Amino acid sequence: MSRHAMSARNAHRVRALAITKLVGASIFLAGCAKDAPQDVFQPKGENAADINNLQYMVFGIAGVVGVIMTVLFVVTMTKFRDKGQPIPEQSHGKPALEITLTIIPALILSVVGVFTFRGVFDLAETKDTELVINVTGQQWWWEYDYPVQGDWGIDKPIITSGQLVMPAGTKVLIRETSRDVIHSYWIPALNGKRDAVPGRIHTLRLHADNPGIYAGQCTEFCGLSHGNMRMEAVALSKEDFATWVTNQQAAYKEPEKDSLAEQGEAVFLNQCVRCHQVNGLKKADGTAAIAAPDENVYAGAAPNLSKFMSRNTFAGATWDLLKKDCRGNVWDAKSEEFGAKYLEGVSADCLNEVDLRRWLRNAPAMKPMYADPTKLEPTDGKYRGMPYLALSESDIDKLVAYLLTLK
Ligand code: HEC
Ligand SMILES: [Cu+2]
Repeated sequence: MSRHAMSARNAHRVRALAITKLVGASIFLAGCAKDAPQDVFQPKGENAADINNLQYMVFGIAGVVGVIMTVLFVVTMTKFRDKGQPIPEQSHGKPALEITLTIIPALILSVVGVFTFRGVFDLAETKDTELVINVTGQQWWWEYDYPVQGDWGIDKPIITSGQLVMPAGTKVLIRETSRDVIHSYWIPALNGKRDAVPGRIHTLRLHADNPGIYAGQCTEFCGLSHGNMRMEAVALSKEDFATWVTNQQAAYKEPEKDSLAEQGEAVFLNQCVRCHQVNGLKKADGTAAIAAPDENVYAGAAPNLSKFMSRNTFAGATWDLLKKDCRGNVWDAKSEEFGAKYLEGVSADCLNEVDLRRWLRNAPAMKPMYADPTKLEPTDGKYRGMPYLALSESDIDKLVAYLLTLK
């Protein structure tokens, strides 16, 4: 072999080794992430804990088997490697060994199977549910509606989006469906995933031990903005949850006379109400303003904005409604202070105006809605998500002032 060919081969080896090391180290280090709210190894409620216990057991057994097999493999490779010795005697079949090697895995799998089945049945339990919330997926956000449940003070349905607000220490049953394609609901800290399928209702139990915000993400590829379809579960103490319920049902507060917000209400009636409902909002002639998203939006729905500023994210929980500092105050609040911080909602000095204005200026530029972004009009006459509305900057000022009153 020429010296040239040899050094080329060496260089190749060195590079292959370096890449292997780099990939190995990245995988290893990725496992150490501290600030990882979607880590499946950090359960924050009993359902997720069930899954975590099961995976620890399975990984434990698989780990022991893996180590034994690797050792045997390495020993065999070194001890019996070709050193020019004669070929050993060739034999066929060793019933005792084969039967043993069949029985051992069968036993291991039965043990794992028993625990898995028990886990599956435990997780599917719905009889002792304490609160029901309906969850509907659509491209690309989640809607929550709370059916009337007197025990929780819910006397009329509450409709929200993005953040699922629930009481901590409570067995919550979510009933999932979809208005367009298949989506999948997953808050890793609270339970496994469950698909949201059009025309079907799937149930999933959520339980959070303590108040806090638990992040999640749609986990079934559902089109262009699948990556922008996030969600958060917000667990509040039972008292705080009751306060939240009362506020969600509170009557519409008309903006102050002759304020910028009042002008914003007029713009809203003009431009937004064909898709977005604001409960209690009246048209100029005094009749109720009723949204008709089914005529305008492909999925037949748009987020209910009645108490928009009571949530702190928007557009599929992908953007913050709170400025960075204010959001930190909520996320990092101690368990006892968390509820009060969350219930404050969004005030003018904490509003992330930059992103909200960007959204109103041109939503599809922020969150891709069509395969061809130059086409602002959908081909089927109905929009996916929120369209570009060509609003003037002064209308946007008015709308922001108005949205701030929806709390
Ligand atoms: C053609 C229907 C349509 C019109 C008109 C429309 N929107 Fe939207 N809007 C939507 C849809 C659909 C979404 C959800 C998009 C998403 O999250 O991907 C949305 C999302 C939003 C959100 C985020 C809500 C949340 O909870 O995440 C805000 C705020 C909003 N729109 C404000 C407005 C305002 C203000 C107007 C009037 C200037 C308006 N929209 C006009 C359909 C519409
Ligand atoms: Cu989705």
